[in-house]
Amino acid sequence: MIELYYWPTPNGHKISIMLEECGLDYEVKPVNIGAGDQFDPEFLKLSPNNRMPVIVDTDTGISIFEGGAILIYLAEKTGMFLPKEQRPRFEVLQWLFWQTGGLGPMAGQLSHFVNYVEEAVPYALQRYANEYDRLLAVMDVRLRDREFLAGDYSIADIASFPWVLPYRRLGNDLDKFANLRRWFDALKVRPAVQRGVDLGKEWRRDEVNDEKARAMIFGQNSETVFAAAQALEKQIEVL
Ligand SMILES: N[C@@H](CCC(=O)N[C@@H](CS)C(=O)NCC(=O)O)C(=O)O
Repeated sequence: MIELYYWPTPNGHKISIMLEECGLDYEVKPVNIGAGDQFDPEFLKLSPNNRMPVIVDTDTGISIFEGGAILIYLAEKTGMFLPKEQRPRFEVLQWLFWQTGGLGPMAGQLSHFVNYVEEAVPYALQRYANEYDRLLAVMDVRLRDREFLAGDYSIADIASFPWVLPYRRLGNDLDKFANLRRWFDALKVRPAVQRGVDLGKEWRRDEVNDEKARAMIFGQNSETVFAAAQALEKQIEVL
């Protein structure tokens, strides 16, 4: 059984889609990031970066944070969506790392400047909108002569889809990306993708997006990390 520490965001969706695609049994442990659950000392033991998603595999006792590492783990556990042979395996891994190091962080920053800043910051908005647009074009060119990013449908596609999904909200229209559009349309009708994206969508109602929540999420720095580490140490001393 997989325990999934999760909130319905693009980074969470990577893993909910993968679990649905693999047909693995899983139990969801909601981490309401608007309410500050990511700072809970119990959660920090699993996720030192205080971010979800995280999984715990109760069959092996292994816990993993970082979406890319979780996807590789689940692919190896099930033998699905990541080839074993070296050449095709690295085709997939390079696109997976491209997503975790590029598309995800750039789209995440764009989302911040589109959805959360109080006063518009035109330079930052333009910078991340350009970068998101550029990365979508990289996918489009890659998909010119193939169905998926790397060989068969793989964890590279699963990781990338959730950050293409909010394209409209992020100010793009995919109009100039015919190949990407084809890929996107093919993935979005997969039943497992739909179930993964729908997982917990009703909880978004409970999400806190007031000034206090924004200060907590976007005011994080070294002090918040040290304070959380201290709270965890105290809890361990008490035990
Ligand atoms: N690189 C991480 C990113 C995870 C991440 O940024 N998660 C966000 C939600 S999308 C989070 O937990 N945010 C909590 C916070 O910022 O305090 C991954 O791919 O797993």
